[in-house]
Amino acid sequence: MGREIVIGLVGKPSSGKSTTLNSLTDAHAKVGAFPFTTIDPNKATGYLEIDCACSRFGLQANCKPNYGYCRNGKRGVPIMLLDVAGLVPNAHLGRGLGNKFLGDLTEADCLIHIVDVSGTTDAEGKATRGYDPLQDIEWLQDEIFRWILGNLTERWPSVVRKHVGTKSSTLDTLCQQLGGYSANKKLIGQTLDLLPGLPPLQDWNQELIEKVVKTFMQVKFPTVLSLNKMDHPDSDKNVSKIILKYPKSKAILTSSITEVFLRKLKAQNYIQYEPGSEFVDTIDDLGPESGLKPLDDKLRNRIENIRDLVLYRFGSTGVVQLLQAAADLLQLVPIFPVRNINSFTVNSGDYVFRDCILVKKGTPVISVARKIMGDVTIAAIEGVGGRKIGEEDTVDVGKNDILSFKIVPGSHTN
Ligand SMILES: Nc1nc2c(ncn2[C@@H]2O[C@H](COP(=O)(O)OP(=O)(O)OP(=O)(O)O)[C@@H](O)[C@H]2O)c(=O)[nH]1
Ligand SMILES: [Mg+2]
Repeated sequence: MGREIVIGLVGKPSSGKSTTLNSLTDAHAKVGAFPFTTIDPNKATGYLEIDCACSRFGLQANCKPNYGYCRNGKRGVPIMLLDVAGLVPNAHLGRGLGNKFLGDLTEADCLIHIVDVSGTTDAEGKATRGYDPLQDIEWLQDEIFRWILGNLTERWPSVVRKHVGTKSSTLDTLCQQLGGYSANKKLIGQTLDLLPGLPPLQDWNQELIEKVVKTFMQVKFPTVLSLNKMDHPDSDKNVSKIILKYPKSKAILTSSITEVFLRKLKAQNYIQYEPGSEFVDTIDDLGPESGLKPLDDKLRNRIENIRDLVLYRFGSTGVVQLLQAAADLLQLVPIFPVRNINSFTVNSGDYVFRDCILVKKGTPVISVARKIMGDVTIAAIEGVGGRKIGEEDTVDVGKNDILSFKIVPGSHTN
């Protein structure tokens, strides 16, 4: 199997990164109202909700994924989330927990920037009132930029010498220099495609190097903003300011603490709640036959508050939508590999669509095959109805997304 997609959660200390991780996964990352609660990165599996292929064929009852879940055609596909330590201004110079944590980000395919929009924490995550979170969006992007730029310009003269001496292409030289950020040739190629008419690398001045790094950042770290702590009364005005200033950014309003709390109440059988939805039902709504536990006044009030301050106002806690926004940004397409293209099973009589992987839209089916099957010789690729699919044909949502790979027997090399 190829490398997994990883979504990195970034932000200043105390913005709610670990809380967001916990709200999306079964993790129990340590949460605290003081900076640098997290030091070592936490990794956990979240679930991206997609429409499962089973619902296209009315096979919901027979759908039982190997990983994740499928509830009535809504499938949760595992996706890796990474929660790193908080970044502070000048982290690239080693401030706060510094470079190590920038380094932890390298394996991320996209970032979710958790912004504390309540204004109750300053740039370093310390408790305050009335802080303007608009600043955080700027300096955080700038930190990542300065970090990559610093690493590159530090050795620029020797990079240029080698580039000229070995008569390398710009693409090859950049791959060598930027490959450490888990960026492959394709990603760096995309960066260069966005910058037509570049002069030879040895003639790049500082301004041009900065432009290349900025473009690389956009390709390597596309970012969704999570406007978190929206349950707080001061959040509204800050949210409006951010959306006005960054109309093109993908921004989702979230209250990750609310999602953690609702999932806990559900696990304790106090409420019925579908994660990501607007509705919370208690025994008061559904009656004793629901089997839910009775509420005391304190809990009843808290649930009422959550409904008023979060669910009814914003439609949900936002965290499920956050993952979907990240997947959209990455243009991820769910692919359902099956052994039998007619029954969609692995073995006869088995459950359908047991596997699902996420790949980028536009990936050729042969690359999908390699990702799943490894280094084997593919004899044929079939789609629904046994239709033959050309190796270079590409995938999209609902297009070439149910695939069966026929391999040449004995071609497994491992
Ligand atoms: N009101 C409110 N508070 C939240 C929300 N999410 C997190 N918090 C609180 O914010 C504080 C920091 O949360 P963490 O999840 O530990 O923050 P972090 O970004 O992981 O912090 P570091 O690990 O120190 O970088 C805790 O007191 C949380 O309870 C939210 O949605 N609303
Ligand atoms: Mg943390």
